[in-house]
Amino acid sequence: METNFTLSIIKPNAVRTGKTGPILSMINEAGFEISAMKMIRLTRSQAERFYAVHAGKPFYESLVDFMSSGPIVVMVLRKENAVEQYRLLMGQTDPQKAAPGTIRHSFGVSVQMNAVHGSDSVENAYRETSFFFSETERYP
Ligand code: IDP
Ligand code: MG
Repeated sequence: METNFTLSIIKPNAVRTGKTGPILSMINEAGFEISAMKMIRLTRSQAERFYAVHAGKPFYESLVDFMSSGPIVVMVLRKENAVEQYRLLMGQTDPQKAAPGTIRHSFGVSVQMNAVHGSDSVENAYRETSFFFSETERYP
């Protein structure tokens, strides 16, 4: 199954260090349409819920602290086969393993501070876009 949308997040470290513009440029140049976007700051409890699938893993508490540490930019991106296409543009979770030309290779500074999030499945694209955007915000 595939879908034409996915959820993207520019993580706090990348926003804080001025990488929002360069990351948006890479997204545009790769042919994604930004169909919804906002800057917000997650509470700790919201970050816990967003990453609930990772609860109990060794990096979970630190990830939740990090993701609630400052503003993030959340977006709905549209493109054919968006989930898979955006995972390719992001690159691997560890920026040191991400291929040149990917967002994480360009702007990730550690496994945790890897600049961006992208939905990993069609099911999660639905769940994650609904978490951040109301129906009227998602379909401008
Ligand atoms: P993904 O973002 O590439 O889908 P996941 O395994 O879903 O990777 O992990 C979610 C996020 O948790 C990662 O993007 C990264 O920020 C963080 N993370 C994952 N594994 C580790 C780790 O081993 N150490 C520190 N942070 C991690
Ligand atoms: Mg993931």
